[in-house]
Amino acid sequence: MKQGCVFKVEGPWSQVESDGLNYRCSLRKKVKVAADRQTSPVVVGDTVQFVETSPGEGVIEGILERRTKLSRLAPWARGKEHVVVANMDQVLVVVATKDPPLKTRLIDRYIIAATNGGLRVALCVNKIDLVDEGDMSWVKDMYGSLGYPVLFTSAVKGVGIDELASVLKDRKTVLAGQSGVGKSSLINRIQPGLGLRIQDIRKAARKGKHTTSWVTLLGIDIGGYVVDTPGIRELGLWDIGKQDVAEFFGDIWEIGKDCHFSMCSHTHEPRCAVKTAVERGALDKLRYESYLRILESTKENSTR
Ligand SMILES: Nc1nc2c(ncn2[C@@H]2O[C@H](COP(=O)(O)OP(=O)(O)OP(=O)(O)O)[C@@H](O)[C@H]2O)c(=O)[nH]1
Ligand SMILES: [Mg+2]
Ligand SMILES: [Zn+2]
Repeated sequence: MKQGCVFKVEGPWSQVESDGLNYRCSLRKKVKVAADRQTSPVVVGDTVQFVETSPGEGVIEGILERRTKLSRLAPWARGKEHVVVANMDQVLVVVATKDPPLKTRLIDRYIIAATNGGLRVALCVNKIDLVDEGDMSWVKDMYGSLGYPVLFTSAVKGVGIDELASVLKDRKTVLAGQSGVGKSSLINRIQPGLGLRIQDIRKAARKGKHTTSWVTLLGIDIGGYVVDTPGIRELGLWDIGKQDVAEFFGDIWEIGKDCHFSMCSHTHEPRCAVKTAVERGALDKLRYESYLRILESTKENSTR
């Protein structure tokens, strides 16, 4: 039996790297059945055991337990868990200053999904060339104060690429975010010559057009691995109940310790320290609104 790492999954085939060689592997049926609550039994980043059946081909017999995972609720298979990638160290949430516009809502959702899956989070604000950097300082203030590294980059102008490299170096990082924010462009900057397909500027206005269509694991020369993912519009949270949401908002969690009710949801309850903090300006209204929106959506989507 050989052991290797899955770097690409295409339909029934998993591409596995083992001792510097690549194998195209199918899956033993017992492995499929064991994971039927998930959209795919094997995902990029998985460590698998396989037997070589012919040169360069094999059959996966088992998947090792995942150290971490980035999961989302599968919109196309309601209730199932879609594991985007396994065994990464961190998620680099990529947003753009504009085109497409920055949405804190998606950032907050990624923070929850990543934290829940055992991953660290860093934030990359790309396309900084399109605005005054000062207009974006609120992002650094908000997420920096919560403890997440915040980078300002321009893949086109080559701004902030050294800082990005130092965040990626010797780590396994998945780049995630909306379509068109520049994930593939940033990876091309870090590792020139990869030639990842990026969106044609003339087609950039076309909505819903994804340029990257496969999740792919790539080694980078500075050390470490990056995973390029196709952009998504909305991140459905998997395995997050209503009662869990506040835990992932560190600032709200802290303030909430002073609420009158210990199980306060910070929505309708009297003597709520969180609502008071918003009124007094001690808690950013945007943060509170983001909390409320996520709370609302987990009610509908709760998997418990
Ligand atoms: N002005 C500006 N444009 C950028 C920057 N980075 C990327 N772009 C452009 O934005 C468009 C989208 O870039 P991609 O790298 O394809 O975006 P992506 O996030 O990989 O998109 P998907 O693969 O669809 O998820 C391309 O036309 C890029 O040239 C940047 O820093 N500044
Ligand atoms: Mg891409
Ligand atoms: Zn409260």
